[in-house]
Amino acid sequence: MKICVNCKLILILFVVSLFACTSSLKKDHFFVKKAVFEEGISLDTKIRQAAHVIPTKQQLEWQKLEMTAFVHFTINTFTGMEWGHGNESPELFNPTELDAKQWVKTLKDGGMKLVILTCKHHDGFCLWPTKTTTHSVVSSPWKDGKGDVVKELKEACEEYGMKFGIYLSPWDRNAACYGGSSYNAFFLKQLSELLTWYGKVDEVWFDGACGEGPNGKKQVYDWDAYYQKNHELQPDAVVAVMGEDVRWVGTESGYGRESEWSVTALAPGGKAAMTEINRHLNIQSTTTDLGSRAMIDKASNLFWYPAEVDVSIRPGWFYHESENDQIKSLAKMVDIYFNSVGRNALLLLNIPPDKRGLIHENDVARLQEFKAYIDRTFDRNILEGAISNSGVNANKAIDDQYESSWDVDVMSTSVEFTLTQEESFNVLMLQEQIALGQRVEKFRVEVMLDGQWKEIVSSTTIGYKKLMRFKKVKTNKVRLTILECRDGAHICNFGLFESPEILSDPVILRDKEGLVSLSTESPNLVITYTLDGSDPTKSSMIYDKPFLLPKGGLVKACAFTNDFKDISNMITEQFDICPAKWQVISYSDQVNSFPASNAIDGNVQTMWHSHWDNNVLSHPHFIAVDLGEPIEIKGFSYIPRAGTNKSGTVLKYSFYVSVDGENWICLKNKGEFSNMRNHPIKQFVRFKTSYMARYFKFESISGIYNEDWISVGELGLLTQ
Ligand code: FUL
Repeated sequence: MKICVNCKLILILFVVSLFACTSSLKKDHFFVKKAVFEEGISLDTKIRQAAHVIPTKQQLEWQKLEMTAFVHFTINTFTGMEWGHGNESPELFNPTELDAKQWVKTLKDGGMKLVILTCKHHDGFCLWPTKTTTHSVVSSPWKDGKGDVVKELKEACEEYGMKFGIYLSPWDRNAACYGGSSYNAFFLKQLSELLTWYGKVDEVWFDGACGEGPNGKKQVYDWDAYYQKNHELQPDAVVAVMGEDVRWVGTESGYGRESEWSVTALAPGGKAAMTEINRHLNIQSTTTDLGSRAMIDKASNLFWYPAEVDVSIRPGWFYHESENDQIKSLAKMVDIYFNSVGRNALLLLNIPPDKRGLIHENDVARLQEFKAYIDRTFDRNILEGAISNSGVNANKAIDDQYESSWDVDVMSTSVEFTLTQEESFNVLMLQEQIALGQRVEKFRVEVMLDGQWKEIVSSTTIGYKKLMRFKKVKTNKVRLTILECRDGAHICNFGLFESPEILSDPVILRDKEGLVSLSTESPNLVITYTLDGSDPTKSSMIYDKPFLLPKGGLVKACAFTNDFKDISNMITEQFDICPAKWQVISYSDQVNSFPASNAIDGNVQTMWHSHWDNNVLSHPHFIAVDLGEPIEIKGFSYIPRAGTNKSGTVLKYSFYVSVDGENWICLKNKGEFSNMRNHPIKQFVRFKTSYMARYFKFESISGIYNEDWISVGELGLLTQ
């Protein structure tokens, strides 16, 4: 498509500032990877310096990969575990059809540019014939002990032009020397083998997990030595997570922050000095704010430390046959893409091979579908080649010429693009020239509709890439405004696209106060719902904002594409009284991060958990709740903790009520939730008669795995 450009309004000042800025951009104004603030400098000076912290060449190249793959494969694949104990027999490792080429081809077709293999996970089993231990492929029946998974993968990577990375878990539950003085040398030897036997390595992934080894001891890792070995043997590789180049985003959910800074106050890696900086600032990878002005104000150092989003395509990191039907939906995968790659992070998507040693058909199909969707979405940039009214070119590459070229567009005001004809779009892409730092703090995009500028999106950071979705608009004029930035912004890419709609089922949630919200994994679908038990149709109530349902009721919802041609599954949720006035008055035990109050916060994602690693108390566990007023209780509901890990889930229980919170009447003595172990879903228990009471007490007698601890997603009452 040709784009006619309205060049009338060339902003002379803008161009002047462009040249003034580009010519003053000398390399010595920049801080590669780290800036140390002089004492006593003002916040303004700090912010100027923050704008000039830039990535190393390796970090920049890594960022441009956008999508990379994780391959979790080891003895766990055969035992069904996520964390092996370390005492599993190597005999168990016996893939029947292992084909690393099938992995790499599948991943490449899925858009992945690098693949990282769990060469050794926490159980200590080595996928290569290491000389450091016999707990490896050498002792397995696979290829009569002559196989080498690392080698096969590296060769496949070479054949398909795929970059290659290694995951080597410092935590080792098999090595007898773990927790002692010789473990670091043992680990370094393993690292050296992996970094010298297989040619070029592009990423090294050090997991932060540090648990007990076979003799019950924990290890103090020698991070200095690990990093040094890395620099010595593979200087071009980036070192991730517990490494100094790439930061763990802080969750395994697939989502980056809305404000995702690559310039962080968070100090990278595990060296003592870095740990001390983070301790002093009281921050870690999971902290929400790592790079705002307020954070920089407190900091004495800044680092280029970009985020990597690791997430599995399945519920677990390893293959489990039982999860063959739980592969993330297309809508979820696309949502993850927009919230990782589209939030200034790199996506590290785990696709675990099965017991055959192949990526399962269902994962292959989903990856293909995902890639096809991404390709279709970004197939045509409506702004391709467009020049703005101020002479700014909409699209330039992220600078490959790291050493020489600083030629970018500097924006300090609104930039307006006029198209030759009206176009429809629902996706925005923005990129900053991160070779010159990350600077944008706030921006807005507007379109001209009926002669008026109308905001379609606004947000905070951009960084390497920002992607945003919104309701489809049709216009011929678009305006980008950088509202706040650090020392001038360098935008190098501005794109608009039209993405196909993906239908996904509605999710019905209610908070503690009784406010019900409906959403879908893919945005901008039409959701209709009913409250009278009838099935929703396109003429039912259209959901536009949350509504109150404090006393409960039946909500039924469906999602439609905007043309109403396709309809999702119908989702139903039966609510009872909400816990707005409830308060925990006593409990048996709680871990501070999983308090008992989480059991009555209206949020199934949070849980109450008692201690499981130290100071463990055994059953019965209990929680007593004040309802704030007398309520006629007809029964109760129990929702196990969310997610695939169901540890602590209750099997047998007793339930009591009280009018004064002191004298308890037992309404159910030693009841059992049926089939809880195999099917841990929401349970309803109805009593024969109802009771007026102001307090209830739930008591656990045993758990589904015979563990001593308890976990509870949510407790509710049945009053209807
Ligand atoms: C975590 C590990 O404990 C998981 O098993 C998985 O490997 C994930 C990528 O990192 O820390």
